[in-house]
Amino acid sequence: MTDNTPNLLSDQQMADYRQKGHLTTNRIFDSQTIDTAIRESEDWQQAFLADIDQAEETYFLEQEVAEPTLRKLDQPVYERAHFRRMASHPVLVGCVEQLIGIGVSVYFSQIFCKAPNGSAAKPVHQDNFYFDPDNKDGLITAWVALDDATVDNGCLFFAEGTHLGPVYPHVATADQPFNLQMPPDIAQQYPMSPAPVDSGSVSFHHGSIFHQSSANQSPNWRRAVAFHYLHHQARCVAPNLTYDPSKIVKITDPS
Ligand SMILES: O=C(O)CCC(=O)C(=O)O
Repeated sequence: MTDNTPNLLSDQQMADYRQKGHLTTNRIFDSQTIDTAIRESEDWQQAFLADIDQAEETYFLEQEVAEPTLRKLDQPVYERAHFRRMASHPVLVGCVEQLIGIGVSVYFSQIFCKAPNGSAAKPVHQDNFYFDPDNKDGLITAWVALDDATVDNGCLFFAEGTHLGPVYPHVATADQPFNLQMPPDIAQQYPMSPAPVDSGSVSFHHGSIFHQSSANQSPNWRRAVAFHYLHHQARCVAPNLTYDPSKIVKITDPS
């Protein structure tokens, strides 16, 4: 995208994002792209599970379902060409650049795999606490639904408007030190609204918005891939988990 590229998001969509802190678009990815993404993530999960070591189990394994399944896979954009192509999709990137400015990288990416029948909720958190960008408006997550995400199977919920406030220190339980979360006394002050997303469509969210996902109570998978884009002028100063800077993937140049 350049300064002369026509806008993809309407003035109303831009105003909604500024006011609420998140925005769901219509379908951006066709079903072939989504099917390939699901197949690739399934193959990757199988290979990963076959070779998982004990140190990785606590971080990667879903604790709430009987079958050993992975709750997530890290760095699909760095590791797999198909996800790199998805993160470079011109419409997706055009929307990202309209929202945070031209010239972006994927700072981190992850595939969330919520297995059927009980896989865990993700507690309330702010992505900006995890990544700590020096410009709080310079980080946006594009969350691409691989399956339809519904209230029953564990869609995202947002506390609209919280992106305009501070980033709070998060806490974690001893058994899940990686699951950083908002202290409950703060989280409970803000009502959460569900944001169902159809497969192939995208939820964009500001790095500071409070959000969570519910447990998967359905008999079906709820998979999604999240691309965490960083504007080229922003730096993640002191992230609260470890992210390998050599795995940042530049998507577009500033122009
Ligand atoms: O997909 C999920 O369950 C959580 C996603 C999330 O928190 C994020 O993309 O920032």
